[in-house]
Amino acid sequence: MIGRRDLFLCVFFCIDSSLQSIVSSLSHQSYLYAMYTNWDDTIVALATAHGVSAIGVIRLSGSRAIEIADSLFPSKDLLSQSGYTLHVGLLKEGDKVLDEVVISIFRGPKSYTGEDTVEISTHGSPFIQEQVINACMFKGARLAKAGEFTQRAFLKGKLDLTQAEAVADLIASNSSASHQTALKNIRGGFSEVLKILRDKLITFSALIELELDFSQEDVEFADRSKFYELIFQMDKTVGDLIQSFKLGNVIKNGVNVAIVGKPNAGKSTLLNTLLNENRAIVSEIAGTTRDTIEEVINIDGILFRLIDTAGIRESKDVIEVIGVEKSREKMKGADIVLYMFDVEDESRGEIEAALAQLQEINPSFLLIGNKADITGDELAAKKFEGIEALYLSAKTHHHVDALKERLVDKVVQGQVNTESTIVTNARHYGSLLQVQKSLQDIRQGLDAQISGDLLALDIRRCLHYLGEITGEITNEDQLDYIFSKFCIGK
Ligand SMILES: Nc1nc2c(ncn2[C@@H]2O[C@H](COP(=O)(O)OP(=O)(O)OP(=O)(O)O)[C@@H](O)[C@H]2O)c(=O)[nH]1
Ligand SMILES: [Mg+2]
Repeated sequence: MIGRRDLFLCVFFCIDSSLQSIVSSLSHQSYLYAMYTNWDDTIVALATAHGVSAIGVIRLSGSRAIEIADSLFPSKDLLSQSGYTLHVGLLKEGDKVLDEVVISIFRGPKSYTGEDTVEISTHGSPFIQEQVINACMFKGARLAKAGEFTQRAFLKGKLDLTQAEAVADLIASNSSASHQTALKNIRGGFSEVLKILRDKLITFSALIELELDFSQEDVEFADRSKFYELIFQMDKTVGDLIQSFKLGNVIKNGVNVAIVGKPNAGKSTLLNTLLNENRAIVSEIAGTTRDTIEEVINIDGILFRLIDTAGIRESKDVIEVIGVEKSREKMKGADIVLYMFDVEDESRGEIEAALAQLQEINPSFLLIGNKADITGDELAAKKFEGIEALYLSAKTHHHVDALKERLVDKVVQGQVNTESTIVTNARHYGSLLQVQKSLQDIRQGLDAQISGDLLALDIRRCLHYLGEITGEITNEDQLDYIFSKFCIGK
């Protein structure tokens, strides 16, 4: 038997060592850095886009970056210059002048990669840039792989993995919403939340593992009711993040909007009106559109991929039949279906039948009563009383702004503000689903009062998947894959 005081002291020391062993077993970023980077390995790449431009920036990173730049820049001793300084002069390879350049020096660790970094701003000729890169390589630099600068920043601990991935998203962002989300993630918005929860779970994990050391004493260091609370809180947060993925995906990749309806309803006219150009052929002949037409528009910072489809009807024309089949497919796969009908031509019965079908095929739809310029809004609304539709005129643009608002509302439903945390990455989504599953297992284990060693296993699994998101847990293949999706020079 051990006394209470001894037990207390033991616990005090053991908590600390348990915590350390858990943290070190879960984190191997520095080990990866050592394995990945050879300290003498200096990388070079063009950081700006290929092609003719006003200027181009060539980036060097690694322990020899400044030395290599210095060997090509005879007018000044760059080795003795401090970080965050700019130097103008001729870049020369032997006697041959390559270009007149501006050199920026960043000394590690206060640089993007955490290593010594030099950026050479040259004139924007692909020929000059190639020559400068070759000269750097001749002096000992190696061509960087895609994403290698950011990979180094990650391995040096300047960014966590979600932040690094957000860099790629930021470069690829093409709407203000995706731009805002990527920027927020670079600042650590999404991983911050998870890190706090992960830390709390690590503490519990340490306490539970400690109980195993004192299994003969029948003591409980981890307060089970507080643990329940934490698991509940984590489950809620993870659930919200999983939910946000659909929205995040939409922000990143755009919302697919299929415009469907019977021939002549005015679908192509609506597409043209929304695009503000005559993209699709419009005619009074039913069956004008045979194939689907896709165009992208940006409304309030959200990308919508509009898909104009062939009017749906029975037809003997082989090509039209294929077109109609395609329309049905697009209707199924769309994020939003705009079902258009002609308020003058179509009857209430027809629309009710269409509604019933829509509910089955894709319940995310908006009914659009078109050609309200002929009947007037009121008459149209009266004819289809009880059916929720938006009446507009694709031709005269009447109420088209209201449609745009409805589209944005449907996506956002009041929840996209850039302050909320949104998951946009399929890899994070996959890991979050695993976290959710392991949280369920932990909860079931607690309910069933399973032994501490089994509980500890579930907790470790949960910590593993959480760490996978922020990059505390990664394997080399995974890292290579993630960074290979970057462009070279980033
Ligand atoms: N008065 C009026 N006519 C419209 C309106 N929208 C479309 N039209 C006319 O309706 C006819 C059919 O328009 P389209 O846009 O080609 O119709 P669609 O639904 O694409 O037809 P299909 O491609 O055959 O399926 C054309 O003559 C248009 O000018 C509208 O809001 N008001
Ligand atoms: Mg058409």
